Amino acid sequence: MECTKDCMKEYKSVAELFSLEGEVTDIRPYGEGHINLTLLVTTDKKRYIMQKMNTKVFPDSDGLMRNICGVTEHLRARGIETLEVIPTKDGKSYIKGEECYRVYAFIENTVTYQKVTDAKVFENSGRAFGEFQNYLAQFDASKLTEVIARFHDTPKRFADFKAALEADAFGRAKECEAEISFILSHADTYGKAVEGLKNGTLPLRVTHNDTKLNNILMDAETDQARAVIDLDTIMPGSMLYDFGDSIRFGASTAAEDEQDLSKVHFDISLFAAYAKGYCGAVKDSITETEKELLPYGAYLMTIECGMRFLTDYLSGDTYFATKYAGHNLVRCRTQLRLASEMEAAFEEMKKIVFEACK
Ligand code: ADP
Ligand code: GN1
Ligand code: MG
Repeated sequence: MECTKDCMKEYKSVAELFSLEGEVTDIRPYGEGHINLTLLVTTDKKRYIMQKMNTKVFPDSDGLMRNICGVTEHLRARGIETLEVIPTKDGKSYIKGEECYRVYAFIENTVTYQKVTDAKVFENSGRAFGEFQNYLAQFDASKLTEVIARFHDTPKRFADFKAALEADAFGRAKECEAEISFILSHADTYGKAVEGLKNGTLPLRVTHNDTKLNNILMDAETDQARAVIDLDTIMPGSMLYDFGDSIRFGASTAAEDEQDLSKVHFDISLFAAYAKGYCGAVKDSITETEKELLPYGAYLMTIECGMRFLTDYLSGDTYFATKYAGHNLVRCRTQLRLASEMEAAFEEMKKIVFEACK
């Protein structure tokens, strides 16, 4: 999804369907999300985020917006800063049509990071995601629509990967033999989280499911977390997913799409910083099995994301927004590099988690 041409002309009339304060003066693409088209809308009074929602990824737009309204109301009622859905002029939470749009108040004086530049910021994000987990514990899961079924069901993701490989619709498999063989050779490691949820050894919780660092807004002055955003994927899941997805993105020495693999390493000190924040926040509710499996969760989310990027590459780049040919393959490579380094660090990671939970 792109907005390279004159966004202003194309989207002004859409923005004016919402209850905005002031006259629209500027609209431009914003942020680095891979799923929605995000636009910064400026009026002579305020700033807003307008998103063309990705209805291919989230076909149940009603269920999606119900989840977001429900969760944000729950948080706001507890005094937690969160996304504010700006209604349309006719009182709806979003515009539903061939294309769907929603608007949020722009949360001012905040920054999003695309990479960890300071361990303290990562620790702060860990604490915030841990606290977010605690707030969601009081949210009634039966009110949630499962907007993407089996979102972090890694064996299902692996089956999707194998189907894309089998089809090899764009003849790309020959360019990524090493990555394919890495994913195939780790097949016996993919089942532990879904099995744990199924047999009850892992508690089913309400989770965010997409806890990468750019889905949290940090205060521009203090670097303390202000608000967890990108609430699209809030669904029942495991704590392993939320902890793991943060680690896969943040505990790396490089960006998710670094092309020079020699720069990409799993950074155990960043892992420790995040664990300190996250585990410190959830230590009263985390179970022994979760503690034991958090390092595995980091590995699992990383290799799962790698296989999702590769599945998309093999299928012609239709899911994640890409900026150049081969972008998804580059992303896959960083994830697999990190996953293999995590495997070697499991014992140390476990010690860190147990220490951080005390
Ligand atoms: P995607 O689902 O495509 O990742 P996000 O909802 O995460 O989209 O938004 C993309 C980016 O836009 C975020 O990473 C953040 O930088 C910015 N953003 C989103 N909502 C807000 C908001 N309410 N205030 C300020 N920035 C925001
Ligand atoms: C997508 O929406 P965004 O950019 O925050 C994706 C996540 C992936 C992530 C990889 C709904 O997150 O699952 O982990 O890209 N979101 C969805 O960077 O698929
Ligand atoms: Mg996002």
